[in-house]
Amino acid sequence: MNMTTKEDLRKALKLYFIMGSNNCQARPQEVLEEAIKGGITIFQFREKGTGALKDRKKQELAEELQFICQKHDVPFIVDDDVDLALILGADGVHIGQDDEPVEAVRSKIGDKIIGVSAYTFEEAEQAVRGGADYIGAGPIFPTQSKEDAKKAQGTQMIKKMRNNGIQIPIVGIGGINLENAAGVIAAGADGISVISAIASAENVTLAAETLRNQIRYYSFGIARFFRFS
Ligand code: TZP
Ligand code: MG
Repeated sequence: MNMTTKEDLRKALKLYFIMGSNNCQARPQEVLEEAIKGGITIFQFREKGTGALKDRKKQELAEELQFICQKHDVPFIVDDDVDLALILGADGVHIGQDDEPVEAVRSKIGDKIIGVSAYTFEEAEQAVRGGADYIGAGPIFPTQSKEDAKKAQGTQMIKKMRNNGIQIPIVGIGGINLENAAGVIAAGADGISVISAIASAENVTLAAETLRNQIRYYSFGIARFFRFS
């Protein structure tokens, strides 16, 4: 993966696909290949919830998915498990509010990517102060994919973060699909992160491709709007 500047990361966060073995019907390896064909720009391995693999089995799947990402130059991020990210030499980790503080994670993984989930502006601000590289803001819309998800707050949570000065990349998360993705970008997000909109799609490649086009179209429109108004 070639991620030399902060702008490279911002671009890589446009279509963020998250998946673990219990998020898909087909083999996760196949689903990831299909999603990459459709144009996902970054991937997170999130092995959580009912029936999630553990220990050796979890690591083996992670290794296979990382290999696929490397083959296609797609950054590979590990959810929660900093030790696994270190063992694999992953491109980064994504942590939540209940995990170790960002500073502690930073001291372990050096200059790799750290993403932090935030529900409020205050949480986002604290993550920025701790040295986070990007914020995952959500849930934006109701989600079936996270067992302990908080109440969805809509796209206004992204606007609030931006209006209060959060400048690092933000990706929206939670219930994002083709119908509502544009609103997430319009609210100030750099990209969207999805599980089910891609992992549960009948045609994974087409789902990823359509989302990617949607984001490209709206990001372009917004860039023009700010340049000319
Ligand atoms: N964090 C907040 S919502 C969520 C996570 C991991 C799940 C997103 O999944 P989906 O299927 O895109 O709603
Ligand atoms: Mg977590």
